[in-house]
Amino acid sequence: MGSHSNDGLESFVKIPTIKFTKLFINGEFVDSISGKTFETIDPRTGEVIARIAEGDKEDVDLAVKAARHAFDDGLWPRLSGAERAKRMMKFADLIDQNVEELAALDTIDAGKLFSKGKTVDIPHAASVIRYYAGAADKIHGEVLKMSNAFHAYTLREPIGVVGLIIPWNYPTTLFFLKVGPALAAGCTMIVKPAEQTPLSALYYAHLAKLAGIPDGVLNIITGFGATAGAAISSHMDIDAVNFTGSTEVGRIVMKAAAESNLKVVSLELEGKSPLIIFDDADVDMAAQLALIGILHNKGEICVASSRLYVQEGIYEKLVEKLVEKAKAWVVGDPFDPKVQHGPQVDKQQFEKILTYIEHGKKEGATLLTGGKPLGEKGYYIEPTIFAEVKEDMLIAKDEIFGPVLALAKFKTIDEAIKRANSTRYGLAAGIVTKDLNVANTVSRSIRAGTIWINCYFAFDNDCPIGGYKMSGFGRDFGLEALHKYLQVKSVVTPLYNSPW
Ligand code: TXE
Repeated sequence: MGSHSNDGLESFVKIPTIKFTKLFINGEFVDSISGKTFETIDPRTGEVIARIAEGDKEDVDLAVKAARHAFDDGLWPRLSGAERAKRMMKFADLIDQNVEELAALDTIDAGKLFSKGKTVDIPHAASVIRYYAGAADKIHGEVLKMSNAFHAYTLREPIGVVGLIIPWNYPTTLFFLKVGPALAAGCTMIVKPAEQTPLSALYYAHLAKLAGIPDGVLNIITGFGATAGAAISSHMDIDAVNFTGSTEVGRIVMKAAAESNLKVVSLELEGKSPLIIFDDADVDMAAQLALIGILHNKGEICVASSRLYVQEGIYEKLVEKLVEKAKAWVVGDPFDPKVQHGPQVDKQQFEKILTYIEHGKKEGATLLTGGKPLGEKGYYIEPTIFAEVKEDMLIAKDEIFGPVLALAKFKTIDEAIKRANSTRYGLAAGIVTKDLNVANTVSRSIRAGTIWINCYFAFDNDCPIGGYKMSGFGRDFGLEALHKYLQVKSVVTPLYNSPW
């Protein structure tokens, strides 16, 4: 494991001045009604970056009023798809023009790698907007053949005012995976970024205004889940809520939606995804996939392959290679271009992960590497691998959301399928084999929203991602996601001389 030091790292990059700290309602940055603020913390050091306006129910009410007006009487849903697309394209260009600053904001707020932010996450956000902009003028219904007595067709209309509740692990990507299709559909919205990572969302509000997105279309309420988040999911005038976060809060959001106005809900929740490596796999390639599958974004990714099943014939060689790679993995300041893995997002997540590591030790799993925090300050944790993990252990059952891998050996294909499915979650799964029949059989048998064969984290704007079972429902990415922001209206007229 590479060493970690914070000394002199600011020299790698210019830390941005924080320009936006207020709520964004009806096209203006405003203080919260209560005047309250909260701290956002740099996980590299545990120090305060800035104080951010703390929105609550009254602020959500104002934002909903603005969004409602922008939807019911405003321009956005009434513009042609092509005109919406034009402004979205401009929004994407503005993101491209501010890549460094935006990447740095997510690095200081979420501990994400600056180099990845600059080259992958932020440019990808721009590409997500362009993808959905490309769809904005292709939203249409169908002509139906009802019977000879009627002419009937469907219209796809924007669903209305949407509430978008976002977590901290991908502050930029998840923002645009929701805002992109919502804008294309012609919806207006209230976004609540996670309290840990409000900085980039506020910056995006500023860019949206510059791009010509009308006032009231995109509103941002920074604040906490139990107050601002709850006010969104229980609001009587929000038509749909789209949530990414923990399964526990997903349940609360759904309940609040049911108990208020039965708003449409979509949930992208936790996962405990299996990666299955068969005997015929290439050892080096499979070990690399297993490593990236758990360590990418420091394990803070819902589709992480946090359970690894390795067939007995390749087990020894694979595990040796994997541990060797994990030990060489460089953990440290995310601004350092040599670093592969920064700090966990906050103290709470840091402590949660360390508690699970202690459970793993107590439950009798074998610790092969890692298992400890790193450094004097900040929330760094060593890449950690447990072997001989059984399905009834907590480290095999719960989403840890950190760099902790649960590894086990299997004999047969049937055993692999059974063990892979022995989870309450179903976000993703990976299969490594050269045998097409095995790959096809296993991919059909696993109950998960995405199956990656001989690859992992192979995302594409066109390829939907989402959950089976308690990982939620509804899809992000692709045209599937656009449909979450649309509803279908059937229009029926009698034909001339029909009995009607
Ligand atoms: O999530 P929360 P937390 C998982 C992961 C992590 C665990 C806890 O296992 O360790 O959840 O993280 C808002 N009504 N994931 O506590 O609380 C909150 O303000 C409405 C997986 O941070 O679910 C934030 O904006 N909203 C996940 C968002 O919900 C509420 C990503 C997520 O926070 C609310 C993040 C309420 N009552 C965590 N309470 C993934 N699927 O990628 C909180 N929120």
